Amino acid sequence: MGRLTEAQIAQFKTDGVLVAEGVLDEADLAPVIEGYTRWIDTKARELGLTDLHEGLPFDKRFAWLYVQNRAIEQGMDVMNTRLPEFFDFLRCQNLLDAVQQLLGTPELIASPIQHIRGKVTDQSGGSYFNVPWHQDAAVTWEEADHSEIVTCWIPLVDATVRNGCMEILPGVWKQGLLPHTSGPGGATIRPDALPDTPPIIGAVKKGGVIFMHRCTPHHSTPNLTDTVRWSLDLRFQPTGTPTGRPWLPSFVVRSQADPASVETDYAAWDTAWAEALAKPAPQKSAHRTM
Ligand SMILES: O=C(O)CCC(=O)C(=O)O
Repeated sequence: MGRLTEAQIAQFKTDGVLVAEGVLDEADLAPVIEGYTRWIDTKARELGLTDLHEGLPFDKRFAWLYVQNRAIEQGMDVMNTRLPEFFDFLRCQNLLDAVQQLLGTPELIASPIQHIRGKVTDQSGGSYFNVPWHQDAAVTWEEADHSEIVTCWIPLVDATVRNGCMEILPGVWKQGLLPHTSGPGGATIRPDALPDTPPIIGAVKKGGVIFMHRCTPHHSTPNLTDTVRWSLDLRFQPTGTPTGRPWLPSFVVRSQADPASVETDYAAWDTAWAEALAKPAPQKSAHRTM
C-alpha cells in the first residue's frame, strides 16, 4: 500500500513540499471532471449565455464562457456545488494512501479548507485565481498551529509554467508562521519577511499531486494561455486535531480504528455544509494578518 517512495517521504519531511507525479489514476479524476462539466453546462444555460460552446473540452470551455459572463464562476467552489462526485473523491484511495504515508496514520479527516480553481488568463475576476505568496497556516485560527495538516494540490489538467502553475519555497516551513498582511488576493507574506529561497516550480502533470506542509510558502503565477488551469486544493489531517475553522464541517475520510466513522453518507455531508454556510461566519477572521 502506498504510492510514494521512501525517498519522496523523506523529501517531504525535509522540504515541506513534494511534487509527486503519478499518484492518481485517470479514473480517480474523471468523475470530478464529469461533475464539473455538468455543473458548468447547467450554469451557462441558467445565465442565458448566447454561445454555450458545447463542443469545447473541459480545459477550454469555461474560459470562453467566462469571457461572456464572469458570473459563470459564482458558486463554483466545492462547498457550494456539493457535487456527489467531489464527495466521493474526498475518500480517493490513491490520494489517501499517499497522505497516510506522509502523516503516518490511517486516522484521517478532510479539512473544510478545500477549493476548486478554474484559472483563466483574465485574472480580474475571482481573487482566488491569482493567489499571492502565503502559508496555509495563515488562513486558519491558531488552534490549528499544532495540527499536522497536509495540503494536496491536485491538477485536473497538466499544470505548466505557461498556464500558471504554483511556485513553492522548500525548507521554509521550519521557520514557522511568517507575518502576513492582507492584499487584494488574500493573506500574503509581508514582503520584508518573504525568505530569499529559490522557488520550486510546481509544474505537474494531471495525475500528480503537490503535497505541502501548512507553513510552506507558495503562490500562483498568471495563466498565459487560452486554456483553463483547473485544480483542486484539499487538506487532510489526523482525526481529532483542530482544523482552524471550527465553524465549518470536517469529516472522517479514513479510519482503521473505527471504520464506521468514515462519512460515506452524501446527504449528511451535504446537509452539514448547507447548515454551516447558512450561519453567519464568526467575527474573528480566519486570515491571520496584521
Ligand atoms: O491554485 C493555486 O494557484 C493556488 C493554490 C493555493 O494557494 C493553495 O492551495 O493554498
